[in-house]
Amino acid sequence: MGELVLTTFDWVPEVPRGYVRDLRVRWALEEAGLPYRVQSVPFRARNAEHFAHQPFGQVPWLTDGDLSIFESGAILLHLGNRSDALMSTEPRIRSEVIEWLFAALNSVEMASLPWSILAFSGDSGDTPAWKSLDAFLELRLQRLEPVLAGREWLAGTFSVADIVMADVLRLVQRFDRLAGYPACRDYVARAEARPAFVKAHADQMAHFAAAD
Ligand SMILES: N[C@@H](CCC(=O)N[C@@H](CS)C(=O)NCC(=O)O)C(=O)O
Repeated sequence: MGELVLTTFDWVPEVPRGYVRDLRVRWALEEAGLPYRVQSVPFRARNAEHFAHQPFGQVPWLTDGDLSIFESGAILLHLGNRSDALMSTEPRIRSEVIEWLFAALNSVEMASLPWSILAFSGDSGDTPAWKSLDAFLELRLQRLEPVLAGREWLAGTFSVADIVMADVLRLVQRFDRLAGYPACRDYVARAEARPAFVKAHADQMAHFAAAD
């Protein structure tokens, strides 16, 4: 295993601060107690080396020795393989962690991200786009609510699946969209109260503030 280096932007505008996806990686690394360092790439001028690590010119990516990994979900699975604190080695639980991690990314974030983009654009009223996205999100929350009402974390103990699920729900909780879903809301609050989240969040905020 090599040195772990997390790459994020040097600066972002105020609005995404606290939500940039390097947060998921910082959070996982803090939960696992794995040593790492953070390096920056320019937000405004993305060069060929950036695209070589992240083909969409986005962040984050993680290097582990000579291995370079992009996509926050893939990075978290990689870290899960390095730490039992992030993903159990017991086959049934491990399979549950993986399915919930994909559910968070492919069933919930698929609804929560476009919803939050529309909410930020101010289009949160009477338009067809808003109505259909809000109904799409509503369906996901209705199904997630009884799941989270019955358990503290998605797959037994806390795992990388919870890091991603809590983070994709934070996108809409920012606008109090979980108000009618107490189990979802309490789950996010529980996740955000974890010391590893608190540190990861504070570190991200400080990282971007340092570049102002
Ligand atoms: N699916 C990717 C999404 C990465 C992503 O959206 N990154 C944002 C920051 S949170 C970004 O780099 N935005 C700048 C851009 O898209 O140009 C992941 O989960 O890693």
